[in-house]
Amino acid sequence: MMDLKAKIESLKEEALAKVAASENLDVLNQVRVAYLGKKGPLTEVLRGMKDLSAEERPKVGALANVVRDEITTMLEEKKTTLEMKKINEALANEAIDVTLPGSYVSVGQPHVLTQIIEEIEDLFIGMGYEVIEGPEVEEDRYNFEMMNLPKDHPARDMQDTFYITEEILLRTHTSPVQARTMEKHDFTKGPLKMISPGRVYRRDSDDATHSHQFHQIEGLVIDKNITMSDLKGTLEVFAKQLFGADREIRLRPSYFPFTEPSVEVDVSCFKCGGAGCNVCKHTGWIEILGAGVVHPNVLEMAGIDSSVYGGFAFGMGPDRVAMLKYGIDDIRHFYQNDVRFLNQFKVKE
Ligand code: FA5
Repeated sequence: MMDLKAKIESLKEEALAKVAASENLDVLNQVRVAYLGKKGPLTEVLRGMKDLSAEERPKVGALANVVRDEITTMLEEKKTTLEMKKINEALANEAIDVTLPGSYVSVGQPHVLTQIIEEIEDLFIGMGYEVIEGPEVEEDRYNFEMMNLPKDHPARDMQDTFYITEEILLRTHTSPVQARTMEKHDFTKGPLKMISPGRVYRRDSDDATHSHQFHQIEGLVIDKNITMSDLKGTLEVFAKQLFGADREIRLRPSYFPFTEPSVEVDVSCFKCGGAGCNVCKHTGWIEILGAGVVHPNVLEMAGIDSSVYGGFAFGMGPDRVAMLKYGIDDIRHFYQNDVRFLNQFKVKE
């Protein structure tokens, strides 16, 4: 019997020493299983109690329970200590040093042409226009015929065309969106006021001011009693907003098959103010767009009664507008994707 008590005591010392020496939760768990588990030495000792006298058995049993409780308490305390240690280590490892310098993230921005187009869109939206887009692969019917340019019309040569089939082409201007929109417009719901930005294509040889793929912004207003002075007033607002409040515009007679009369619109030179310089080729004026009063044939072909309705249209090249606004000397810069060029045009805060 003394043997058994001594064995329990020595098991206790052994277990407590191992608990104290455990360096992490895994090792601690192994100690718990080894000493308190069903196959552990303490259980083994208790099994030997059947050989004890009835008088001794409860004393040894009580001692065994006390020892088991002591080991359990030690295990719990050690577990709490090790858990705290683990949390503290994790906190120390994951700590963020807010005084370290941050790493630079390069943020993209809209292309300079997108910026110009959006600026022009915002301006016209503010005057009640709707933005409408059309397809770049277009039917001959919309690009030419409905714009009063039948198949054999000599003015088709003004816009050298990429044909896909005889009837399908890459649009040479944004004017086909006029026809598509007029065809669908319901005038009982009010006048038609739209702008249409997008890419257009021409078989032009690329040089400093020409690209085979460039952008246009079409404008169209159809209502009763629209006159040339509405066109002039609208374009004046546009020019002053984009190029500065002291800019003026002038209208020169021109020719487009889809407008009559037709005009070319110049803005007074933003660099020299009209005195003459290299930007305006010493004329004091810079051409920015073509425009005119919508031809009755164009209205009729889109199903609009030209004796009741009329309107104006204009088509501008935002590539050229951006070149003028920012003093860019070559249109090809827009399409070469050189970030050193593009990064100069920071989005307004
Ligand atoms: C037209 O394309 C007409 N559809 C514009 C129009 C619409 C007139 C509605 C009347 C009523 P034009 O071919 O002139 O017109 O082109 C208009 C603008 O596109 C030009 O003023 C110019 O800014 C730009 N542009 C023309 N060709 C090129 C090119 N190869 N590269 C860059 N911009 C060009």
